[in-house]
Amino acid sequence: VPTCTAGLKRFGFDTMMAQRSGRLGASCSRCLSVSARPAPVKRVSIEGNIAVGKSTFSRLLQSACSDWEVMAEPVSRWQNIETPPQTTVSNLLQMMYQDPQRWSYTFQTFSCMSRLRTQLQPPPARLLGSEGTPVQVYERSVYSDRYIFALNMFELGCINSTEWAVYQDWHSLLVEEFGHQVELEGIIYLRAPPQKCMERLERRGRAEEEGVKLDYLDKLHVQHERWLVEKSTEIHFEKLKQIPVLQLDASVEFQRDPEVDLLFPLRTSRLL
Ligand code: UDP
Ligand code: D5M
Ligand code: MG
Repeated sequence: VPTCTAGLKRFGFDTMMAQRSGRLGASCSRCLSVSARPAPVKRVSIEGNIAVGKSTFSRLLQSACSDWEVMAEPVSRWQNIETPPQTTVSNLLQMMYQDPQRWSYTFQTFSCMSRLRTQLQPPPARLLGSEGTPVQVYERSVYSDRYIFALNMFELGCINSTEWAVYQDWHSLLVEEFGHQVELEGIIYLRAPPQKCMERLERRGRAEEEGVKLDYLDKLHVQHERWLVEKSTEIHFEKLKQIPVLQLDASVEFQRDPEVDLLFPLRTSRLL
């Protein structure tokens, strides 16, 4: 059953609750929320463990509403880095999984930069011209790069304390300089037991992830819980602390089972 946390007001869940309790009457929540919005486009990040179903869920969102545009993680860039002068290609994702001590820091520099570059792209004209509430859906964010993966690598000893200090320095600078252009309205946290993510990871069969162990997914799960549920991760950006988080139970089979409507909270709030 989807649950929402306290800050969901700005996400439209105030109207959902009001409708459920009969206090909103026949008012259109979409009109109410649009009139209060200064920005033409809203941005939402889908967060969650590896293979929990973020890409699958994003596709559902995009097909449910023409006003929503998904910006997928640039995984193929990480898998195909051109290395001149030869025309060879290196697979940084594979290198990181094969030798994390050597490549974790390099991976973090590239994943964050390529993610930011992708997310800084302006929304398509189709989205800006739409009548509803245009929403850009990011698959993960520069925040999960830092507060899930890079932090985890540091805690595992794959990024040393010098690298961690350097990383945090440039990451803060990037967020201070560009953060307002990719500012999030809300976070959707797809939550599932690591064992379920392991099953899906194996089903997907991405070659680079062959060696990923349940223990790694356990650790990433704990990082998500600390950041998004317990709120015990030390966060360095004031705005990020205020962003509402919607938790969805992604342990259910939402891809193939038509009975499971993971989009229910968004439909009910009429954001979709
Ligand atoms: N998947 C599934 N049932 C679901 C959701 C996802 O079997 O309800 C499968 C999906 O087809 C894929 C794998 O789980 O093979 C991982 O999903 P996805 O790539 O969407 O996960 P992500 O890594 O983006 O979170
Ligand atoms: O994420 C795609 C793959 O990329 C998966 O193996 C996790 C990995 N990934 C994504 N971001 C990072 C960072 N910042 N560090 C290390 N590894 C990362 P998926 O969950 O499959 O969509
Ligand atoms: Mg994905």
